[in-house]
Amino acid sequence: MEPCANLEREREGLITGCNGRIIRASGLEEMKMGASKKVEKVQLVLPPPRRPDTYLAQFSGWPHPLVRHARRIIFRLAEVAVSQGLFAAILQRLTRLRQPRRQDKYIAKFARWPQPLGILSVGTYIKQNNPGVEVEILDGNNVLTLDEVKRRIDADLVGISATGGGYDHAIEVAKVAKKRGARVILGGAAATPLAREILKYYDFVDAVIRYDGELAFSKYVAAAPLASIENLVYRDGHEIRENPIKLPCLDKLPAPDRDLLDMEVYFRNSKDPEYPICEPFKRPVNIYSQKGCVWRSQEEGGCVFCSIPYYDLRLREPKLVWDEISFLVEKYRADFIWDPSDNLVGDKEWFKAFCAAKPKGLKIHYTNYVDAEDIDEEVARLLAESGCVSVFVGVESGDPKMLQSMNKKATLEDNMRAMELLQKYRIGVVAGVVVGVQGESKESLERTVEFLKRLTEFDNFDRFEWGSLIPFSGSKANRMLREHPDLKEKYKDFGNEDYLFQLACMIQDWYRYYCEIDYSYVLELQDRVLREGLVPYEMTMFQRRSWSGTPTKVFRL
Ligand code: B12
Ligand code: SF4
Repeated sequence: MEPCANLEREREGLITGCNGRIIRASGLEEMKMGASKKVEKVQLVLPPPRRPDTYLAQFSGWPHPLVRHARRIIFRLAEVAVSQGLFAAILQRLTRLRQPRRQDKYIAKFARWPQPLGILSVGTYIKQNNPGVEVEILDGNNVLTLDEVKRRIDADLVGISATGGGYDHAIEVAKVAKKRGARVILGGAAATPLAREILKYYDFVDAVIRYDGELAFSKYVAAAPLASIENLVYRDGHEIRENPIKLPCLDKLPAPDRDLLDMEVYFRNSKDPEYPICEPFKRPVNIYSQKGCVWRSQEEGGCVFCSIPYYDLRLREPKLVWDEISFLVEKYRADFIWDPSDNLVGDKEWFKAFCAAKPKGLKIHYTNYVDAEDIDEEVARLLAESGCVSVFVGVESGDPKMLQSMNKKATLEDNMRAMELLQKYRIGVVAGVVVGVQGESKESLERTVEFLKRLTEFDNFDRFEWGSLIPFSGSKANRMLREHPDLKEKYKDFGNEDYLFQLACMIQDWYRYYCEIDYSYVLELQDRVLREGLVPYEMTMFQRRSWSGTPTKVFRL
């Protein structure tokens, strides 16, 4: 694998990997003592996500031209809101008033079945390594509403997962937790790149843990000196300290302990009639077999929209992955696995070993992500033989120039070849599409629509997931905006309480500065695509990629 030389990681002052290799660590001499109060109970929370377009969705029943104007006005207001606190407060109140009803509907449609592996893995580690500490998981994504989560906050230490969509809810929960006397830690995909901002803007957050949280959270619970806790970002007087990053070897972590959840709720959710999941499977479970992406680790690599918080590839021992799957089959009668690792077949040697290690007689089907350039005849065959029935392929665009500008490794030819091979082996394909990359124009979008129509001619084509680029924190797109000379000032406070509005404005600015069309054109095109029936159900305008391991058709069993 290529050595990591990413600009952003370089800035962060990183990093030790599995082998403990230190590339560069931010200087820290002091060894501050950790909080000494004994922790008896820990709650780990995944708040529900939110959409910056929640208020836009209210217009969906209006006549089309009016919707367009309403959207424009709302976005204009959102922009004003970013620069004027008063508007922000009014708009936020308005959106909050409308939130609960839509939120529930939205989550039900979106994805109510995957177990929250991030907080589950952290919770499992605490359970094993901090004896006597009670661990409770509050899953606001799948099980509880935001209000229920807030009502149930009651622990010495509350850890909250913040993603790009759940960021402001995470902040809301943090505030409640602090009011109830808890110490509060944030972690997860959005907390990782926004750690400093979180500590700067929210004094009720005590610390942030970047990247993998298991070891660091456990040490925090055990009151280790703060300066000794890897990945921790914390306040030291008026300073914000960032400890060096250390990424654990995945094989040394325990498999997520599903006893911390009520698994039957997840199985029940997977049968939501509004969102048919994985038919004919009844008991889907998600696991992960690797973290990271080789492409993103390379100096010139990484897709411009990608906000996944991992770089160098870390692979789990195939036998351990199959042990976990076998256990899930035995204990929970799992019949379907979703592995959300970024590209299951990216390391071919590992993938071959993974297939070879599958226990004889184990009956299980699975679905996963793949990159098209890695699909060859052997890989397609092995996928089929090992039980894969469906893959998500990020085809992203039908215009070769757009693929280049988004820095996608796969080409149009790779995508077509992958489709053909996957068809041969009867593996269903959900095709991911990201529109609105640098240089996107009406013509390039038409080319994409034409390309997608060609994909629908393959009989193993399931559907595509259409997403307009959202410059989530952690992505190159987000950095390009925040560092742009015209926009630096506007987004200097990104991450503060106007986060959602700033994100909405960033979407607009991204189009203004980097595309040849504006965002409303994309929304109109999305509506057209929807009307033409190329997507099977209403998806979020925020990010129309609600895949979650859910093929709607299974082509081979
Ligand atoms: C599975 C998945 C989901 C599932 C389950 C969600 C979940 N959080 O468990 C579903 C489908 C529900 C989902 C939904 C969404 N997701 Co999602 N999801 C993923 C995916 C593919 C894998 C995550 C995973 O299970 N990894 C395995 C576990 C073990 O690792 P982990 O989640 O990274 O957790 C580790 C660390 O992050 C950290 N950590 C996480 N939480 C916490 C909390 C504390 C207190 C601590 C200390 C540490 C910590 O420690 C964990 C253990 O090592 C990632 C992509 C990726 N490869 O990471 C996107 C990803 C996390 N999702 C993303 C997004 C945007 C969303 C949505 C906002 C989409 C939407 N339009 O609504 C929602 C938000 C959900 C929410 N409630 O906030 C983005 C986040 C981008 C960003 N920079 O914030 C990612 C990175 C994908 C992307 N587009 O780039 N998602
Ligand atoms: S989108 Fe996928 S292939 Fe592109 S950098 Fe992210 S993880 Fe890697």
